[in-house]
This record gives sequence, C-alpha cells and structure tokens, in this order.
Amino acid sequence: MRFLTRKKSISIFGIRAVGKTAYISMLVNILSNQQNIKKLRVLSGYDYYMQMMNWILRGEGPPPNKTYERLLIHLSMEVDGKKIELRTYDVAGGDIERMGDVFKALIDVGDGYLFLVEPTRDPDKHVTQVKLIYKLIEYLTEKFKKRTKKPLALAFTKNDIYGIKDPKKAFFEYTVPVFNLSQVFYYLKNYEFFAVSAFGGDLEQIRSEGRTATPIDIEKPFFWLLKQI
Ligand SMILES: Nc1nc2c(ncn2[C@@H]2O[C@H](COP(=O)(O)OP(=O)(O)O)[C@@H](O)[C@H]2O)c(=O)[nH]1
Ligand SMILES: [Mg+2]
Repeated sequence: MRFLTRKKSISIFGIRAVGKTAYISMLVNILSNQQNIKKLRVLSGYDYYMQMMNWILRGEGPPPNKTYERLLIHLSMEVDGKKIELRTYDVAGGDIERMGDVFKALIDVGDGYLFLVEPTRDPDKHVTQVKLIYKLIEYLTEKFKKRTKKPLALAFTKNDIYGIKDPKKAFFEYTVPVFNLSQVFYYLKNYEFFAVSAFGGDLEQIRSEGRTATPIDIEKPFFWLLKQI
C-alpha cells in the first residue's frame, strides 16, 4: 500500500527562456483533456496556471519569470486507475544556471527528471545547457561513483522552429561541439529523448490567424516518465 500511495515527483529543468513555463502550462491543459486521466486537481499553482493561459490565449506568451519566483505546480490525478501525485517546478532560469540550492533541491526531490533543451547555437546557451546536463548526472551519481536508475527524459523544445526528427541523434550532435555527453550517459540506466513544441508554432502568428495553440508531443516525455517512476 505504501508503495502505491507514495507521492511521485517529477522535476523539470531548463535554462532561462528554454520554454519551461510554456511547457508546464500546456501540459496541464493537455492532461485535463486526456481520457485516461481522471480526477485531475491542481493542488498548488492554480492561479499561476490560469494567468499563463490568459497570456497564451492573448498570443503574447508567458512573461519572463521574476528572479524571486520559484513556482510549484502540484497536481494529483488518476492515470489508468492508478493514483499519481506529481510536482513540477518552474523556477527562474537563472537559479538553475547558477547550479545552486534550487538545482540540488530539484534533483533531491525528484523521482524522475525532465530536462528541456533548446537546440540553439547561441554560444552562451549552448555551453550552459551541456554543462548543466553533465552536472546533473554528476550530482545524481555522487560524482560518477555509481550508476543511477532514476529516469531522465531529455526534450528539445520549440520544435516548430527546429524541426528535429531524430532527437537522440540530434542530442549527441548538439553536445559534441561543447563536450560529448555520451561520455557520461553510461552512468544513466534509464533515459529517453524527445522533441516537443508547446504551441505548435509562433504564438503571435497563431493568434493573428485566429487559431489556438496546439501543442505537439509535449505529453510524450511526461507519460514516459510516469511509466518509469
Ligand atoms: N515558437 C515557439 N516558441 C516557444 C515555445 N515554447 C516557448 N516559446 C517561447 O519562448 C520564450 C520563453 O518561453 P518560457 O516558457 O517563458 O521559458 P522559461 O523561461 O523556460 O519559462 C517565450 O517567448 C515563449 O513564447 C514553442 O513551443 N514554440
Ligand atoms: Mg518561466
């Protein structure tokens, strides 16, 4: 019983402007429409979610996080009759980039992880993203002393712009100019790659054409993680 009722927690990581807020908001929206998901409740972060949906329906997109914001979205639901509780965090990107207490707390509390990556060639973002994934694996494995079973989903964001078809291949190709992360993936026993789009296109354009944002594949890493935890 205790095993069945234990709260499961998923932590979401990603640098500033990678698309965390967009992803989380559209995920909550999708989950609320899923046939196999019942009794979805937003236990924490409900007002935040509604505020984001307001911005998204306006076609303006989520406003940048304020540096002090560390928002918790806490959901409970039943998936295929199984009770699931999960927590996702939307922290200001800068906090993650500094790899400080927030970064470590998110790792400590998580049963599974979703790392969002934008395949941008911007040198600062490129290096920071590779650096953070290395650091995440280093922390999870206590400095590469042991391998970890905790599942890690790596998802490329804004795929309406980038059009990635083979996310696994694209991932290692993306890291190579900075550091070939396949060197440290040996320490992960369970990982998978995805490419998602929160809005299915440019929000302003979608809005000007009278359409609504249509996410692509954003539920896939989530359901993959749910299966693993
Ligand atoms: N085209 C496109 N833009 C996106 C997508 N997701 C987020 N964005 C934009 O990227 C910027 C940063 O997104 P946000 O969710 O605030 O990132 P955060 O800082 O990680 O929370 C905003 O201008 C969003 O509108 C997407 O799937 N497609
Ligand atoms: Mg945000």
